[in-house]
Amino acid sequence: MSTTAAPPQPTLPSRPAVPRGFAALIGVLAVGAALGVGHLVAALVSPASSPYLAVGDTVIRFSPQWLTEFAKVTFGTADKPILLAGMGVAIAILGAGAGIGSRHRSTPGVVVVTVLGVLGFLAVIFAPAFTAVDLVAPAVSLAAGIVVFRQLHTRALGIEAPPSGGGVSRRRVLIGSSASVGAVSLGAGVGGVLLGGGSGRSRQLVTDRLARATLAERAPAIPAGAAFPELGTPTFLTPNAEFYRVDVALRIPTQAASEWTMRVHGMVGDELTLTFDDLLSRPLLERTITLTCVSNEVGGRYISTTNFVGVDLREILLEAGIRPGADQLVSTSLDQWTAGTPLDVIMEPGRGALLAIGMDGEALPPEHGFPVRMVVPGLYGFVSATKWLTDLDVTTFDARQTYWLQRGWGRLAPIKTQSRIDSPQAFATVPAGRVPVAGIAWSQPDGIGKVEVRADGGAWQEAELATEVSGVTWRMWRVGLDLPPGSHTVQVRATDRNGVTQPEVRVAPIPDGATGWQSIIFTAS
Ligand SMILES: Nc1nc2c(c(=O)[nH]1)N[C@H]1C(S)=C(S)[C@@H](COP(=O)(O)O)O[C@H]1N2
Ligand SMILES: [Mo]
Repeated sequence: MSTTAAPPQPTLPSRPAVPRGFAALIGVLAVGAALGVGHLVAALVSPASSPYLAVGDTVIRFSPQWLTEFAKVTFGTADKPILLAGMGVAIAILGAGAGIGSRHRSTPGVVVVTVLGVLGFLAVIFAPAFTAVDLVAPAVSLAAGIVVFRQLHTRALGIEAPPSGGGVSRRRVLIGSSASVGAVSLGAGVGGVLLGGGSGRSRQLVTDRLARATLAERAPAIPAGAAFPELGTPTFLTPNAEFYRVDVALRIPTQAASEWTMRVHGMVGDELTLTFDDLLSRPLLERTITLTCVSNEVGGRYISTTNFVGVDLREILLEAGIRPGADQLVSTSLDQWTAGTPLDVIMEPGRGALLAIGMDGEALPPEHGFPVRMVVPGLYGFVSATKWLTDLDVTTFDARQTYWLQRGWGRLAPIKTQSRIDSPQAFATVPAGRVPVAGIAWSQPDGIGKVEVRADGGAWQEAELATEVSGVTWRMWRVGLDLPPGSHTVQVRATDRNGVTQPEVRVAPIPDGATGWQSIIFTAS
């Protein structure tokens, strides 16, 4: 016998594998469960410890300056939601990849989920003001991710070529459990977000107390001629909901007013510790102040005006007693952001620096610094307007570098004289003839002397100024320009009360504020 029949090839029992779509879904659900559950547990235990937000905060803290600037300029106030959404998408993609990499064995997926979980842990541990309870949320988050991944993986392994032919019903079970996991994770995440804004009751109490309080000083009523909203300028006072917001906080620090204390220390004669009731027992002052951000571009929107209510910051520092040599007040927020303010500006008798507790007739809104913030008229917010204030250190510029200084921004940051055209809007079409042009100008603390406007490089025409409220607030202006049909370029420039005109040369906001004349193009027809 020279030939033998080839022995039948043994058919290898095919290794069970999770179908590709399910594999990806399982990965996404596992990371989703980790994020949602982690966020909810954090809201219940210690809001600072949400792994998702802690990672986002870390990204912000370590972003290079050009990137944060790009984000602010490109996305404005939407920069934080966009960062969070971007992180969500990236994590979902990682989850899907981890799932697909685990079609046979769950190990690769478990490894990816664990690595993500460890990142969450590290972000929480190295966040400012870390305490041991902060470990609970990332721990539960990591456990949720692993358990969900392994459970769903085991179920999904069984659905292809099942020995008993029960594929369809197993598939149903898997879809059912996936849907429940998805719903629970989403619910947990949303619950965490809702619970996160936890200062509601305390704010209401403060608003009530402010309503009953007798103010030692009331801001003068705003005269009718102080703004031209009918021509397109903002209203003189900005409603809280429209007040611009700039900060680096992904999660708004929450603290009840009753828990608030602030230490005034450093180069002082007598250290002070103040409670919220201490503030309420001092003379309460109401002041109309225009706040603006150093990042405001020429023509930008980061400027608003409100009636702040608070106590005199200068008086508090006088009580503490500033020792010779001190030149900087470092203010720290609950989330460990810092600002450095020149002490000589705060101590100018007429300057009006406040520890503010109220704004626009109510307690400070959470996003504007509840329960207490600093406001110093005439200085950009990044060197003066610390929200969620918790500590004042009297020191020197040589001894301490604050948040934005460490990132290349300026040290002394007086607000620069600026002007903005609100109407017509750029690229609008308006009727030819006498075209009303209106806008705002500001030059704190001395105020605006004149505003001039010109069309198409022609002669400057002086605008009519609105009734002045004070030197530390914006000033509206209006003028009528005679314009024939066609495209026109209109420019504006302001001159301060001392006769100094804002420079024409354009400089970028960094390090200490933009300069340049705004110029807009529109069509008359
Ligand atoms: N805690 C904290 N306070 C902060 C900031 C911040 O990032 N964190 N940003 C400052 C900046 S740059 C500005 S312009 C003002 C803006 O205040 P607003 O958001 O109430 O308008 O807040 C200041 N206070
Ligand atoms: Mo700012």
